[in-house]
Amino acid sequence: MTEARHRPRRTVGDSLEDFERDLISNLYYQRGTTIESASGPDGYHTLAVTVRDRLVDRYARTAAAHYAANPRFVYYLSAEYLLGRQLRQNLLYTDTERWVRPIAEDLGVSLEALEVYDVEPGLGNGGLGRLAACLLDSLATLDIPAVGYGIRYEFGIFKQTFRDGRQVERPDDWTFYGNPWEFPAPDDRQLVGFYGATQPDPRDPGGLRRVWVPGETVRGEPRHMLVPGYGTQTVNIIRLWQARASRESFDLARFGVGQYVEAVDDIVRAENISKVLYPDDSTEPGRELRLKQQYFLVACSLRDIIRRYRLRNSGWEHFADKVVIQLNDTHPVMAVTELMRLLVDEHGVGWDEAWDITRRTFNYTCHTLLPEALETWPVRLLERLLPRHMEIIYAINHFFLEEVRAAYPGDTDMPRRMSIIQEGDERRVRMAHLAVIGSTAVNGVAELQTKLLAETTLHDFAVLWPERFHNVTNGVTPRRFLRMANPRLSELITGALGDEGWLTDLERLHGLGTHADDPDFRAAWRAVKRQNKGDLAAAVERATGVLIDPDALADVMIKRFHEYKRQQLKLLHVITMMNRIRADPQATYVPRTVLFGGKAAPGYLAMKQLIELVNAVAGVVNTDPVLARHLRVVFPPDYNVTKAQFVIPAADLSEQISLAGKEASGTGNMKLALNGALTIGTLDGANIEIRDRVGADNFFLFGMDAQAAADLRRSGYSPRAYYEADFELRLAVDTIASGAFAKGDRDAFAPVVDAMLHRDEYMALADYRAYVDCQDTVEQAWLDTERWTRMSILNTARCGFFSSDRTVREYCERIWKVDPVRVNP
Ligand code: GFP
Repeated sequence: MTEARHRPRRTVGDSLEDFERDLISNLYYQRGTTIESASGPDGYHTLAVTVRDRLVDRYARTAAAHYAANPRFVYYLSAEYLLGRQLRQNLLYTDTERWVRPIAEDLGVSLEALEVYDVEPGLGNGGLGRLAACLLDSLATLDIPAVGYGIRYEFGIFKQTFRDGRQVERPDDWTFYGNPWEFPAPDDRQLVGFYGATQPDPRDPGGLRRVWVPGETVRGEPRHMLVPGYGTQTVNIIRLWQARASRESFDLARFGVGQYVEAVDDIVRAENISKVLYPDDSTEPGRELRLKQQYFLVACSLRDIIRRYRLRNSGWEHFADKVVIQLNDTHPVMAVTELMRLLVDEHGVGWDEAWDITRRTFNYTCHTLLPEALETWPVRLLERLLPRHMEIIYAINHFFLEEVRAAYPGDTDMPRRMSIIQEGDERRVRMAHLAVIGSTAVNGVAELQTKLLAETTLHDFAVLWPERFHNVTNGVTPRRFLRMANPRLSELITGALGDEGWLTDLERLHGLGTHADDPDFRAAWRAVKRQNKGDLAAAVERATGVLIDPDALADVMIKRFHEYKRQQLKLLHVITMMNRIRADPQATYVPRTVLFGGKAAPGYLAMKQLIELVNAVAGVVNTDPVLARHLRVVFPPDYNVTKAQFVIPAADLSEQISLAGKEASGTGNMKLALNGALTIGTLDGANIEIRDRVGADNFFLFGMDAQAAADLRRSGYSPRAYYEADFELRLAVDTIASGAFAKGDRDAFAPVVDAMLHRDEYMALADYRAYVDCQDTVEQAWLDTERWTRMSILNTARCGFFSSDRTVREYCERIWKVDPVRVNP
């Protein structure tokens, strides 16, 4: 590769005229159409490509700067990315919106109309996937050389619709209109093996080096999307792999004799690997497909990382100095064994040296406290699908357990507890153990979770290797979740602070603190919130047909449906409000809109039933003239990043009510507080750190802390006792049981009632009274408008810490040890 090849030339101009010329040219030459006959998708594509080309220009300069500097790169491996819509982001990051508006107006189209075709890539499930996207945004913004690797699922997370209130999942064909933001890179395809058998390697008789002869081979084809930094020239990439059949897979002979379906069997099987996000793992084939996906991701990505390393370096001794790989949860942890296999088997590096390189290369982020969320794979399945990797796992485990026995002589329980292999009827591989053993650093995502990880889930490891454990509290990008989602508030903030510097230095929001005491500023703050609520009301009406009052308290619970997050507790509160109004319809009440948003995993029946109940409660409340005067319950379907950007700026109250000790961090809590919503929450995850910063006076705290919850469980928790002791709670549960939300059918929601009274795994009933009382305190505060506004401003002012820029800086300094590389304009 010559130097000249790495001297990029500018290809796009940076004036309004250039932009307009490029638009027309792209419409003609990319879409092959004219202004007169262009359709909506034509318009969107043309605009997207024109904006994208400005980023390509920066990307070329970034690549050149990286090539010259040969820096240490961060490689982020994640099964999920929830990137959100791209068009607005890239208009903002290229500062071209100011041109697009007048041009579009001239042509008689609106940006909003074109945006309909900007379908968000739903390549993730929840917090972990959105965190990955926020970190990539901050990495680029901080000029850190980085690449994100993931899977280009053909169908992203399902589209949620409601039929008779029930969640119905539909495929998300997110590339239906094409994806103008990605570039295929077929030359960088990789071959990935599965199944087969291993043999001794004649080059290493009796040694640890072996040969794997796979029984099936699949092609991984990458496409990359550009990840621009804000206020800088850096554009990094995210590389997503798509599974393709290897070339020989089409069976021409079979096709020739009319066996059309059989002829494409292998093609279908190969392409299934990147078909959907998290295939249902309740069946054996489903589990196998998930594991195949995981290996596919790491096998393609590691080969690509090695290819990139070798473009700039030779030998292996510098590998771990130039490459740092972050494992986002356990899904990509097979990378540890794959790198060992590549080094030992394919490149002839000795085992000890390979292990040293591997361990220095990897770090692992753990996003959970739920033991059931830590993946394990049956040994039997691994032996069949990845026979060589299973051998490598045994070898890693063997050397590791020697170390454990040396550290704890005579202790026979310790090796059993710490082993990568979990013994039992079905022997399983504990991916989290493999991750910790194969990494330099292990981190939790909020202080409490990191502490609890070290005390419980990963306790033995934290004792053996305390230096490996770190906390890096999550953060969110203020660009997407404040500037883009809430332009009105952003303008007000910029006006108050003097400039937009806060967008890349979020602690500067502290400067708003003094304005909290200025009545004019408070009025302006309220006006923004009121306008945002007006927009939300219109959107909710379009989506659900329900009218909501923009002046009512907007109480939002937006997150995946999971028992530990306790949507059931929120619902009990809603039913309690309902019962109070019914008991005394003449009293005055604080008008409230309760908005739910979130999906339940397709196989999670308990949560699907809760969704149905939420919709049923909404149906009753919204159509009862007495209730609807004070209360509305809305549940717009298909909550995603796009919808989050709409709801968050309009929220007054943020529900963060998980059972303490269960939510690792949360990031919705940060986004909402940053937009001036007040939190009602437990001492869980990052709520604790939010409360520490915004001040106890500006946070509605209730319920048990993690210690109290653990104590209660240990002492024998009986939900029924709480039910019997509390009149309002009993009434709320009985209202469900009476069939009031199912036209009198007492059986319809019996399983929900049964779960509450007899199991209540996450102790919602134990926290009910504290929660409902705390909601009364919320209403008192709401009635004092000036005080509420002050609290709201202080929440925003004091949440600067929760920028993902801070998160990334901490990773860079403490874990990745990487430096920025500046890209010249
Ligand atoms: C997980 C945890 C959250 C945490 C995110 C990001 O979210 O508490 O905030 O990861 O670290 F549960 P999910 O992917 O499970 O939604």
